[in-house]
Amino acid sequence: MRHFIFAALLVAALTVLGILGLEQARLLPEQASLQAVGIDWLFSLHFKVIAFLFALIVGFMLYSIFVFRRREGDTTDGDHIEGNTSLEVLWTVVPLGVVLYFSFLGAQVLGDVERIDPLALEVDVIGSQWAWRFEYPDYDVVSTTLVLPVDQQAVLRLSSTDVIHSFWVPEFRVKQDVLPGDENMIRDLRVTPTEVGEYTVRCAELCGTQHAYMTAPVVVVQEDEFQTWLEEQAAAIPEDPVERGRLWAEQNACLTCHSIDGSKLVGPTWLNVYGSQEIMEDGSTVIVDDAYIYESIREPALRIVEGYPPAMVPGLGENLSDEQIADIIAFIKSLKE
Ligand code: HEC
Ligand SMILES: [Cu+2]
Repeated sequence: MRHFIFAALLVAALTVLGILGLEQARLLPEQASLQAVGIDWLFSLHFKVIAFLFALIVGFMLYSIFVFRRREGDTTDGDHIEGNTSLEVLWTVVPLGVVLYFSFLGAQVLGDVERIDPLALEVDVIGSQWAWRFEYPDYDVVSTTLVLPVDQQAVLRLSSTDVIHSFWVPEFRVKQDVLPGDENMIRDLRVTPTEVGEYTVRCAELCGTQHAYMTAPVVVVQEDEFQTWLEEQAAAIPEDPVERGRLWAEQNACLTCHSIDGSKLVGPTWLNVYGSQEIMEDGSTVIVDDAYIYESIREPALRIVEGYPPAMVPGLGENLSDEQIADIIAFIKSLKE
């Protein structure tokens, strides 16, 4: 009994140390959404259980190693123990109860996290190799920065033009895979930002060579600033076709694969490409003109430039109107030195 009390004290001390250690370690970043509150609460509860289990196992083990070690000259065998039914029942039933209780708590928090606000701000989030685009269908605004008003639920409708990506802003805690395909593959993610500030959305699903750079800024602002931003965006479409083309190229992730400074990325650079002669995979040659660029966007699989993978996915151009493609052509034309 004396041993038991000492070991129990050791376990209690280790538990407290473990909990303090885990809390001090600040494993989670800033908490910046309503959904994060329940998730963090569940997390800290898990920390406590984890600290206790660790202490229970390691505490008893350390106590036994030091207190019951073999004395010098002692060559006798240890006691032969057949088993202990009440102990076995206890260590089966108690963990089972704990796990069931945690699944109940988990379901409750999940219910909170997915709670629907009918007035939620709708944003279509489109992931492409390797950039994000954010469309605000109620306001006709398209942006490469996700701007959200504080203390208002946003419903993010996630879709992909190519492979599976994953939308993740660590400060919001919630994360959701972004799937290619038709409307049935669109996934909703609800976030209610609670802290004005700047964050980063990162892709959390390995999606190709530039996966690590697939980030976009997230800005949470006051409601009135959000309205001002929307108005500015609507007015921000440039008059000049070249500048418009640059904007469409940025918004549609073209510039993650096509450089405008001559460097070779995943695709051919756009610098000096207009009017140049290129060799295709099948050995034929092509003069890069309006029709060829148009075709490269609408039917990317038709002709592949030699030395490059047939990487451009058909979905990328589907979002572009003929007018927008004309602007992109004007932009490519302007890239001469
Ligand atoms: C994931 C990478 C990737 C993205 C994103 C991408 N492209 Fe491409 N693109 C390529 C590759 C690789 C090639 C060369 C292979 C081929 O001809 O299909 C190419 C070829 C082209 C060509 C022909 C270039 C030449 O030198 O002959 C054009 C024009 C083009 N892309 C336009 C676009 C436009 C417009 C966008 C944005 C809507 C875009 N691309 C987005 C990878 C990409
Ligand atoms: Cu990705």
